[in-house]
Amino acid sequence: MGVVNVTPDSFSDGGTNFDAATAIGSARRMVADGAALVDVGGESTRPGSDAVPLDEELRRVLPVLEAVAGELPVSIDTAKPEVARRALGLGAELVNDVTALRGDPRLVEVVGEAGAYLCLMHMRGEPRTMQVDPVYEDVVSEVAAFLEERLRFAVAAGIPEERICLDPGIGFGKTAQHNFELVRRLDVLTALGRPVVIGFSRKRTLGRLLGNEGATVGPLGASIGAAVAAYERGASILRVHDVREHVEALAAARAVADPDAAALSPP
Ligand code: HH2
Repeated sequence: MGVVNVTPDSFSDGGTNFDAATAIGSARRMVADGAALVDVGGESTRPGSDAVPLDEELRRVLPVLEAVAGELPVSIDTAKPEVARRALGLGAELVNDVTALRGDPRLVEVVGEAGAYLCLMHMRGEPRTMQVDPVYEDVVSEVAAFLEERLRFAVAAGIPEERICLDPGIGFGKTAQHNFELVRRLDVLTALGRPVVIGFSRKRTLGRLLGNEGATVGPLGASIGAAVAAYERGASILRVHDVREHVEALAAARAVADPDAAALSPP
Protein backbone atom coordinates (compact mmCIF):
# COMPACT_ATOMS: atom_id res chain seq x y z
CA MET A 1 0.00 0.00 0.00
CA GLY A 2 1.63 3.23 -1.19
CA VAL A 3 0.99 6.41 0.81
CA VAL A 4 -0.09 9.63 -0.92
CA ASN A 5 -0.67 12.36 1.66
CA VAL A 6 -2.35 15.33 -0.01
CA THR A 7 -1.42 17.45 3.00
CA PRO A 8 0.96 20.31 3.74
CA ASP A 9 2.00 18.90 7.12
CA SER A 10 2.29 15.10 7.15
CA PHE A 11 5.25 14.03 9.27
CA SER A 12 6.61 11.77 6.57
CA ASP A 13 6.10 13.49 3.24
CA GLY A 14 4.75 16.87 4.38
CA GLY A 15 4.01 19.01 1.36
CA THR A 16 5.51 16.67 -1.25
CA ASN A 17 2.13 15.59 -2.59
CA PHE A 18 0.09 18.63 -1.53
CA ASP A 19 -0.20 19.72 -5.13
CA ALA A 20 -2.85 17.57 -6.89
CA ALA A 21 -0.86 17.06 -10.10
CA THR A 22 2.15 15.87 -8.10
CA ALA A 23 -0.03 13.57 -5.99
CA ILE A 24 -1.57 12.06 -9.13
CA GLY A 25 1.89 11.45 -10.57
CA SER A 26 3.04 9.87 -7.29
CA ALA A 27 0.02 7.55 -7.20
CA ARG A 28 0.63 6.37 -10.77
CA ARG A 29 4.33 5.86 -10.12
CA MET A 30 3.65 3.84 -6.97
CA VAL A 31 1.40 1.43 -8.87
CA ALA A 32 3.95 1.19 -11.71
CA ASP A 33 6.55 0.40 -9.02
CA GLY A 34 4.44 -2.49 -7.70
CA ALA A 35 1.96 -1.10 -5.16
CA ALA A 36 -1.26 -3.12 -5.04
CA LEU A 37 -3.11 -0.15 -3.55
CA VAL A 38 -2.57 3.59 -3.11
CA ASP A 39 -3.78 5.18 0.14
CA VAL A 40 -4.90 8.77 -0.49
CA GLY A 41 -5.36 11.02 2.57
CA GLY A 42 -6.12 14.69 3.12
CA GLU A 43 -5.65 14.95 6.87
CA SER A 44 -2.42 14.43 8.77
CA THR A 45 -2.66 12.27 11.87
CA ARG A 46 0.91 12.87 12.98
CA PRO A 47 1.39 13.30 16.74
CA GLY A 48 0.21 16.77 17.75
CA SER A 49 -1.78 17.47 14.58
CA ASP A 50 -5.14 19.22 14.55
CA ALA A 51 -8.25 18.04 12.69
CA VAL A 52 -8.94 19.38 9.18
CA PRO A 53 -12.45 20.71 8.33
CA LEU A 54 -14.55 18.66 5.90
CA ASP A 55 -14.50 21.18 3.03
CA GLU A 56 -10.72 21.47 3.20
CA GLU A 57 -10.23 17.69 3.25
CA LEU A 58 -12.54 17.34 0.22
CA ARG A 59 -10.73 20.17 -1.57
CA ARG A 60 -7.45 18.29 -1.11
CA VAL A 61 -8.42 14.76 -2.05
CA LEU A 62 -11.17 15.10 -4.67
CA PRO A 63 -8.99 16.26 -7.60
CA VAL A 64 -6.63 13.36 -6.93
CA LEU A 65 -9.43 10.81 -6.60
CA GLU A 66 -11.17 12.12 -9.71
CA ALA A 67 -8.00 11.45 -11.67
CA VAL A 68 -6.93 8.09 -10.25
CA ALA A 69 -9.71 6.31 -8.32
CA GLY A 70 -11.27 4.86 -11.46
CA GLU A 71 -7.88 3.93 -12.91
CA LEU A 72 -5.82 2.61 -10.00
CA PRO A 73 -6.64 0.52 -6.90
CA VAL A 74 -7.22 3.25 -4.31
CA SER A 75 -7.99 3.44 -0.61
CA ILE A 76 -9.15 6.60 1.16
CA ASP A 77 -7.52 7.46 4.48
CA THR A 78 -10.31 9.27 6.30
CA ALA A 79 -12.61 9.11 9.30
CA LYS A 80 -15.22 11.37 7.69
CA PRO A 81 -18.29 9.69 6.14
CA GLU A 82 -18.70 12.39 3.49
CA VAL A 83 -15.09 12.06 2.31
CA ALA A 84 -15.45 8.26 2.24
CA ARG A 85 -18.76 8.47 0.34
CA ARG A 86 -17.34 10.74 -2.35
CA ALA A 87 -14.16 8.64 -2.65
CA LEU A 88 -16.09 5.37 -2.97
CA GLY A 89 -18.38 6.98 -5.54
CA LEU A 90 -15.30 7.83 -7.61
CA GLY A 91 -14.06 4.23 -7.47
CA ALA A 92 -12.02 3.89 -4.26
CA GLU A 93 -12.22 0.34 -2.89
CA LEU A 94 -11.15 0.56 0.74
CA VAL A 95 -11.76 2.98 3.61
CA ASN A 96 -8.76 3.28 5.92
CA ASP A 97 -10.19 4.60 9.18
CA VAL A 98 -7.64 5.37 11.90
CA THR A 99 -10.48 5.77 14.41
CA ALA A 100 -11.72 2.19 13.79
CA LEU A 101 -15.34 3.40 13.50
CA ARG A 102 -15.22 5.34 16.78
CA GLY A 103 -15.53 8.70 15.04
CA ASP A 104 -18.67 9.60 13.09
CA PRO A 105 -21.25 6.77 13.40
CA ARG A 106 -22.37 7.30 9.79
CA LEU A 107 -19.07 5.98 8.43
CA VAL A 108 -20.03 2.35 8.90
CA GLU A 109 -23.23 2.90 6.87
CA VAL A 110 -21.27 4.49 4.02
CA VAL A 111 -18.84 1.57 3.91
CA GLY A 112 -21.62 -1.01 4.13
CA GLU A 113 -23.79 0.57 1.45
CA ALA A 114 -20.87 0.77 -0.98
CA GLY A 115 -19.76 -2.81 -0.26
CA ALA A 116 -16.25 -1.42 0.32
CA TYR A 117 -13.26 -2.90 2.11
CA LEU A 118 -12.41 -1.45 5.51
CA CYS A 119 -9.23 -1.09 7.56
CA LEU A 120 -9.70 -0.81 11.34
CA MET A 121 -6.69 0.69 13.15
CA HIS A 122 -5.81 0.87 16.83
CA MET A 123 -5.09 4.29 18.30
CA ARG A 124 -4.76 5.22 21.96
CA GLY A 125 -6.25 8.70 22.48
CA GLU A 126 -6.26 11.16 19.59
CA PRO A 127 -3.44 12.54 17.42
CA ARG A 128 -3.15 15.79 19.41
CA THR A 129 -2.30 13.99 22.64
CA MET A 130 -1.63 10.34 21.85
CA GLN A 131 2.13 10.37 22.42
CA VAL A 132 1.85 11.81 25.95
CA ASP A 133 3.13 8.92 28.07
CA PRO A 134 1.27 5.92 26.60
CA VAL A 135 1.03 3.12 29.17
CA TYR A 136 -0.16 -0.46 28.65
CA GLU A 137 0.02 -3.50 30.88
CA ASP A 138 0.45 -5.73 27.82
CA VAL A 139 0.33 -3.75 24.62
CA VAL A 140 -0.16 -6.75 22.34
CA SER A 141 -3.11 -8.29 24.15
CA GLU A 142 -4.73 -4.88 24.67
CA VAL A 143 -4.41 -3.98 20.97
CA ALA A 144 -5.65 -7.44 19.97
CA ALA A 145 -8.69 -7.16 22.27
CA PHE A 146 -9.48 -3.72 20.86
CA LEU A 147 -9.21 -4.90 17.24
CA GLU A 148 -11.32 -7.97 17.97
CA GLU A 149 -14.04 -5.81 19.54
CA ARG A 150 -13.96 -3.35 16.61
CA LEU A 151 -14.11 -6.25 14.13
CA ARG A 152 -17.20 -7.64 15.90
CA PHE A 153 -18.77 -4.18 15.93
CA ALA A 154 -18.20 -3.71 12.18
CA VAL A 155 -19.55 -7.17 11.35
CA ALA A 156 -22.63 -6.59 13.54
CA ALA A 157 -23.18 -3.32 11.65
CA GLY A 158 -23.28 -5.23 8.36
CA ILE A 159 -19.72 -5.16 6.97
CA PRO A 160 -18.80 -8.68 5.78
CA GLU A 161 -15.87 -9.98 7.82
CA GLU A 162 -13.94 -10.92 4.67
CA ARG A 163 -13.86 -7.23 3.71
CA ILE A 164 -12.07 -6.11 6.88
CA CYS A 165 -8.37 -5.83 7.66
CA LEU A 166 -6.77 -4.88 10.99
CA ASP A 167 -3.87 -2.59 11.90
CA PRO A 168 -2.17 -2.18 15.31
CA GLY A 169 -1.45 1.49 14.52
CA ILE A 170 2.31 1.80 14.77
CA GLY A 171 3.09 5.16 16.44
CA PHE A 172 -0.48 5.91 17.47
CA GLY A 173 -0.22 6.22 21.25
CA LYS A 174 2.77 3.88 21.58
CA THR A 175 6.38 4.04 22.70
CA ALA A 176 9.21 2.63 20.58
CA GLN A 177 9.13 -0.54 22.71
CA HIS A 178 5.39 -0.92 22.12
CA ASN A 179 5.82 -0.49 18.36
CA PHE A 180 8.52 -3.15 18.09
CA GLU A 181 6.74 -5.55 20.44
CA LEU A 182 3.60 -5.37 18.28
CA VAL A 183 5.61 -6.58 15.29
CA ARG A 184 7.62 -9.11 17.33
CA ARG A 185 4.40 -10.75 18.54
CA LEU A 186 2.39 -10.25 15.35
CA ASP A 187 1.13 -13.85 15.61
CA VAL A 188 -1.30 -12.66 18.31
CA LEU A 189 -2.85 -10.26 15.78
CA THR A 190 -2.82 -12.62 12.78
CA ALA A 191 -4.64 -15.14 15.03
CA LEU A 192 -7.68 -12.84 14.80
CA GLY A 193 -8.12 -14.31 11.34
CA ARG A 194 -8.02 -11.12 9.26
CA PRO A 195 -5.21 -9.65 7.14
CA VAL A 196 -2.91 -7.42 9.22
CA VAL A 197 -1.69 -4.03 7.96
CA ILE A 198 1.58 -2.57 9.27
CA GLY A 199 2.56 1.05 8.73
CA PHE A 200 6.11 1.46 10.07
CA SER A 201 7.39 3.44 7.08
CA ARG A 202 9.34 6.59 8.04
CA LYS A 203 7.87 6.63 11.55
CA ARG A 204 9.88 8.56 14.13
CA THR A 205 10.45 5.44 16.25
CA LEU A 206 12.89 4.31 13.54
CA GLY A 207 14.87 7.55 13.67
CA ARG A 208 15.04 7.39 17.45
CA LEU A 209 16.12 3.74 17.32
CA LEU A 210 19.17 4.88 15.39
CA GLY A 211 20.14 7.37 18.07
CA ASN A 212 18.49 10.55 16.82
CA GLU A 213 16.58 11.56 19.97
CA GLY A 214 14.64 14.38 18.33
CA ALA A 215 13.86 12.56 15.07
CA THR A 216 10.45 13.25 13.55
CA VAL A 217 10.96 10.79 10.66
CA GLY A 218 12.72 7.46 10.26
CA PRO A 219 15.10 6.61 7.42
CA LEU A 220 14.37 4.34 4.46
CA GLY A 221 16.71 1.50 5.45
CA ALA A 222 15.10 1.15 8.88
CA SER A 223 11.62 1.34 7.30
CA ILE A 224 12.49 -1.56 5.01
CA GLY A 225 13.93 -3.58 7.90
CA ALA A 226 10.72 -3.14 9.88
CA ALA A 227 8.58 -4.01 6.84
CA VAL A 228 10.51 -7.22 6.13
CA ALA A 229 10.29 -8.21 9.82
CA ALA A 230 6.53 -7.62 9.72
CA TYR A 231 6.17 -9.58 6.47
CA GLU A 232 8.07 -12.53 7.96
CA ARG A 233 5.69 -12.53 10.92
CA GLY A 234 2.59 -12.62 8.75
CA ALA A 235 1.66 -9.03 7.86
CA SER A 236 -0.36 -8.97 4.63
CA ILE A 237 -0.35 -5.27 3.77
CA LEU A 238 2.59 -2.91 4.29
CA ARG A 239 1.74 0.80 4.22
CA VAL A 240 4.84 2.50 2.80
CA HIS A 241 6.03 5.72 1.22
CA ASP A 242 8.92 4.30 -0.84
CA VAL A 243 7.18 1.65 -2.88
CA ARG A 244 9.92 0.51 -5.27
CA GLU A 245 12.48 -0.07 -2.52
CA HIS A 246 9.98 -2.00 -0.40
CA VAL A 247 8.83 -4.11 -3.37
CA GLU A 248 12.47 -5.03 -4.10
CA ALA A 249 13.21 -5.91 -0.47
CA LEU A 250 10.01 -7.92 -0.11
CA ALA A 251 10.69 -9.82 -3.35
CA ALA A 252 13.94 -11.07 -1.79
CA ALA A 253 12.30 -11.83 1.57
CA ARG A 254 9.54 -13.70 -0.24
CA ALA A 255 12.01 -15.75 -2.27
CA VAL A 256 13.55 -16.90 1.02
CA ALA A 257 10.16 -17.75 2.51
CA ASP A 258 8.64 -19.35 -0.58
CA PRO A 259 10.62 -21.65 -2.93
CA ASP A 260 8.04 -21.08 -5.70
CA ALA A 261 8.77 -17.34 -5.62
CA ALA A 262 12.51 -18.07 -5.86
CA ALA A 263 11.90 -20.45 -8.78
CA LEU A 264 10.45 -17.59 -10.84
CA SER A 265 13.87 -15.99 -11.29
CA PRO A 266 16.35 -17.22 -13.91
CA PRO A 267 19.57 -18.76 -12.52
N1 HH2 B 1 -0.21 5.81 9.67
C1 HH2 B 1 -0.47 7.09 9.32
C2 HH2 B 1 -1.68 7.43 8.70
N2 HH2 B 1 -2.61 6.49 8.43
N3 HH2 B 1 -3.29 4.24 8.48
C3 HH2 B 1 -3.07 2.96 8.80
N4 HH2 B 1 -3.97 2.01 8.54
N5 HH2 B 1 -1.90 2.57 9.43
C4 HH2 B 1 -0.93 3.47 9.74
O1 HH2 B 1 0.11 3.08 10.34
C5 HH2 B 1 -1.14 4.85 9.40
C6 HH2 B 1 -2.37 5.20 8.76
C7 HH2 B 1 0.55 8.14 9.60
O2 HH2 B 1 1.48 8.18 8.57
P1 HH2 B 1 1.45 9.20 7.35
O3 HH2 B 1 0.20 9.05 6.56
O4 HH2 B 1 2.69 9.02 6.58
O5 HH2 B 1 1.51 10.63 8.01
P2 HH2 B 1 0.39 11.69 8.41
O6 HH2 B 1 -0.64 11.03 9.26
O7 HH2 B 1 1.16 12.75 9.14
O8 HH2 B 1 -0.23 12.18 7.13
